[in-house]
Amino acid sequence: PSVVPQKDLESFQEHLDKSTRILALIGAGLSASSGLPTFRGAGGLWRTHDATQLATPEAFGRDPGLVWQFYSYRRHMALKAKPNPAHYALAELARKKEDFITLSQNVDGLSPRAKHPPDQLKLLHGSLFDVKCSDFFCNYVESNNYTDPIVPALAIPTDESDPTTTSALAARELDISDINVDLPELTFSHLPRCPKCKRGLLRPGVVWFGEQLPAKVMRDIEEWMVGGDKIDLIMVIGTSARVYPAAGYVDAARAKGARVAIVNMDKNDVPASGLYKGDWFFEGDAAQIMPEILK
Ligand code: BJW
Repeated sequence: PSVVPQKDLESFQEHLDKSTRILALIGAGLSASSGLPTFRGAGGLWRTHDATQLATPEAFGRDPGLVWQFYSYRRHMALKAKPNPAHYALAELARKKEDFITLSQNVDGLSPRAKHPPDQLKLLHGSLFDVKCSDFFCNYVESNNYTDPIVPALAIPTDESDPTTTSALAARELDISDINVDLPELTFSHLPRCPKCKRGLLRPGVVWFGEQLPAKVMRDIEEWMVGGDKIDLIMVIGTSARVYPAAGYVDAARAKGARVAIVNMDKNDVPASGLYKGDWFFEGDAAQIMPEILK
């Protein structure tokens, strides 16, 4: 059954049909129905840690073992997850509308795996599957590293006492996001090291708080923004739109005439809905709504 009011659906689709210059700003809520937790609200805690507190250079400096356990777990979960109908719907829109780009805050690789045309997908916050050297003086970067676990010490522990376990059947993986599951303390010697400088620890190629977004991505978006007189539409999907500069693109698009469509599970969680008075607000699961409104 449809979750979208017919009147809103019609007026949105009428505008979408006429639109050529279109943006989508996507966030963790887009991947929620693929089983990946969001950052804020329910699911925003990893063990006892606030997920946004682990996503900082300071946390990595203090306890790289803990931060790697968090990211190794998320790499593992993202590899097990599958793109959902919202990822596919955006990929299809990109094939239909050549002047449409998706600005993704997600690092889970699900949009690329849904075959979103890569030149129309801008990864604002990097990728879980990029790794780079954490040493300030080393520039080592590696893309598409899907090794899981990236080093043996980061393997997800299994339940050795599980009676169903036989040599033929893999032991049940423990859920290390659960505080009741013991985690080993990992130090420098257990963690992935830079193959180039042989000195630094490798770290996930994601953008942490206080770090700059990838320069080429920012440049591409800037060029796209100034590449036309106006923008027709921005869709703000599954994001609390609180993290900058990403959230600022809603403002920038609005300033160039864009109408704003918000897709979110929670009407009260998006500052954009109050601040920018979204022209459409589609409340519910993005995985259900996106294929419906982009049909
Ligand atoms: C559903 C759903 C379903 C659930 N269907 N919906 C201006 C003002 C104030 C502060 C700043 C500013 N400019 C910069 C700052 C500082 C800072 C910042 O923004 N702070 C704010 C929090 C106040 N920004 C930065 O530090 C950025 N860097 C920077 O500005 O550098 C400048 C610089 C210049 C020169 C030198 C050096 C630096 C970097 C920000 C990087 C953010 N990184 C993270 C971690 C990435 C790695 C990782 O994944 O671990 O990115 S933080 C985290 O938040 C992650 C996300 O991409 C990002 C956004 O979160 P998102 O996706 O919106 O998730 P949630 O959980 O917040 O929301 C989910 C939504 O979905 C909710 O609304 C739900 O209701 C909804 N939902 N299920 C539909 N099924």
